Amino acid sequence: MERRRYGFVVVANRLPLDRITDERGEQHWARSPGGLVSALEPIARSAGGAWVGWTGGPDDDTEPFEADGVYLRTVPLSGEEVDRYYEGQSNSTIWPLFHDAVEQPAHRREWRIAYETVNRRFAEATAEVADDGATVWVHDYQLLLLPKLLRDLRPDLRIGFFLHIPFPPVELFIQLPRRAELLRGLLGADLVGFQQPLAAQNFLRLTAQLLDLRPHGEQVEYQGRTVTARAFPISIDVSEIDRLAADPEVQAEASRLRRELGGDRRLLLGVDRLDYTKGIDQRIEAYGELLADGTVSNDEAVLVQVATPSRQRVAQYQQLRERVEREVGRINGEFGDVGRVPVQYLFQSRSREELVALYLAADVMLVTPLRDGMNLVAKEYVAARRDEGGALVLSEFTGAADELHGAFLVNPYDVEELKRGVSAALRADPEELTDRMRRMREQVWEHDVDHWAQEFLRALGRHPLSATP
Ligand code: GDG
Repeated sequence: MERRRYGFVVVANRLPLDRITDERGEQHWARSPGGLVSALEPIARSAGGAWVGWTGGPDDDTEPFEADGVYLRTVPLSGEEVDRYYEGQSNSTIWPLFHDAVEQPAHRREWRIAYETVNRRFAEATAEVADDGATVWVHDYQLLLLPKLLRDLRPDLRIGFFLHIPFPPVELFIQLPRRAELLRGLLGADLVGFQQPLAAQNFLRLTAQLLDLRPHGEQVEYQGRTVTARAFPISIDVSEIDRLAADPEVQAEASRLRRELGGDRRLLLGVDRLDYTKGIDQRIEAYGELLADGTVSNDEAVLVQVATPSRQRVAQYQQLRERVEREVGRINGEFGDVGRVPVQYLFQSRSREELVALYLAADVMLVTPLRDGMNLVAKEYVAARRDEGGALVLSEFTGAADELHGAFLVNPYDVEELKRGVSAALRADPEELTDRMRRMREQVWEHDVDHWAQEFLRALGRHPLSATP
């Protein structure tokens, strides 16, 4: 059979679509939530390329198909592989370890083996759809071994890798069993992109420590090739958010939300996947203390927390959910009134329109991760505020803190500081807030997701092809 091959291929754990069952029980595909897809789907579409990824369902044998001008090359995973490669090695070993080990990473031999098997399957699928000399852009921590496995199969390709999450300091990385193998995996790429300069430095330092290489500046020579490691801070589709924020229906929804939540109450907002890296429990605890010490009252303010369900089969996520729900219940029981509670907690996914309506309605946006590669929610909030109103409380441990200098920066581990940040944002005068928001809006408008992708692809394009087919 004659197969089509593509000059531009995105490789990511997940395809950019989710299978949705509607009210009539019919199945169809819809764009998935999450940072990676919000950023990348428009780019793959405009390039008319291919996307290699998993559908998200175990034992799903959906054939490859085309959607919106992108060829979707499905990679099947068995139920056991989902447990071991995805929930195990990716989300219970690498994810916590790369986020400062804020939860204890677990190490299991069978997870590591499944991770390698699945990375190899992705590499084979990619090798099959990539045209001679094609550009392949690999994404994220589920596929750290893939660049090397792919280069072994197809030395003619130009391979870029982007890590969406932080890259840990040397002391943490070296805890990983077979750590040198993971490093060699990444060194199969020509260009390795990170969210922050410090992450790129951590990576280069490791190549010296574990493989005796000699990095110079942003580059390191490896097996006769040059590998570049550099920061490319990701951003959002600013005009998409701006369009939604200008939509009269979205604006009407924002006004309705404010009315429903209680007329003149100040609205504080959190929007996150329910993940232990996002500092949701720290934020709610700080809010509880502000109520307890009388800095804010239930009549004066309300906190809305949208916590999107995520990785629900992983034990640490179930425990987090229990912690958060217990704390919300405690605060509402202690400080609430009939028909008026201080914390409105939604363990639900919301539409883009509803999210933007919430951004428009919120006086203070709380983004308080313990560690976060970038954090797109912070940038979306800024992009939505065409009125130059609102305030952003932002953890200094996010990539976004490098860029959004108009935010109220906080250390989320320090509950006193968190409380000070929230109350400063609530009490700041409108002129100061406008000035801060204006600065952040300029930054976000100048560096949107297209800018990010073009910068990465331009840098990748400058790399010479290492072999001719
Ligand atoms: C990873 C890195 C990095 C959230 N809830 C709903 C919903 N969302 C959307 C947000 C935003 C995205 O999901 C979340 O992006 P974040 O950047 O905040 O966080 P992660 O999912 O952890 O993303 C992160 C990112 O990759 C990109 O590189 O910034 O550091 O951890 O776009 O709006 N969207 C909808 N309903 C929801 O309920 N529709």
